[in-house]
Amino acid sequence: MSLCVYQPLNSDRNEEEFCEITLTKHLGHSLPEICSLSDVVSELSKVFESEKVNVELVHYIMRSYKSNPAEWKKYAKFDRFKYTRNLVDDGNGKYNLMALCWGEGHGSSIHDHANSHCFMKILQGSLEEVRYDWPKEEEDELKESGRKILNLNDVCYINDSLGLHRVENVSSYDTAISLHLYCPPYDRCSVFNQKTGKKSQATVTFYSMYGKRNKDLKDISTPEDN
Ligand code: CSS
Ligand code: FE2
Repeated sequence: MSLCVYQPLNSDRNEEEFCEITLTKHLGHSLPEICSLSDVVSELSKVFESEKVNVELVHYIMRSYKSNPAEWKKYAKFDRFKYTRNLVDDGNGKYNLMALCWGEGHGSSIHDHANSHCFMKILQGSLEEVRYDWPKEEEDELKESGRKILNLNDVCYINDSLGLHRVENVSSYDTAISLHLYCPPYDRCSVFNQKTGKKSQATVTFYSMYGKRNKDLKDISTPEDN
């Protein structure tokens, strides 16, 4: 499957409107109306029917959804110790859509995205995203390239060519929930030690699937987890 990006992804409202006009022209028809999480799921499945997937259109669908807790509460399952990954839709094997539930202070390791595209939208609370450059040499401390607080309904996008990141719920009193789309899906990625740049492999698993707790599978386990 090939993907195209013909506009820079940006969360500025004027830029978004500009992108929507350009996107409409490019597609030759109007953009879908996204009124619910079911609209997100059905419109995404249409986008991924095509061999060439438009990353801008996926971004548009993700950012157009206005978070409604009644629609995603069945996926909101928390663990005391780690953030959880809860499958919403397997995208016919082409992508995974999932809700990640972050307890107070929970964070990911620094990781890559296994050559996949990653879209992340805030459904509740806020998350901090810290980006890092890929280490140039082994044993190199990872260099931070930027950080950003993502608030309700914000969407961010990353792939390996843009670097690595760590995502964290920095709040000590509020939980956070985010909706992630990974295309193509993956179950292994690399995680990095910030001080040494040392890379190791991690397996990512689901805490629940389609709203049902996945008791047979181990929860997400990454060697560099906080
Ligand atoms: N990539 C992490 C979450 S931050 S995008 C994961 O899949 O668990
Ligand atoms: Fe990530």
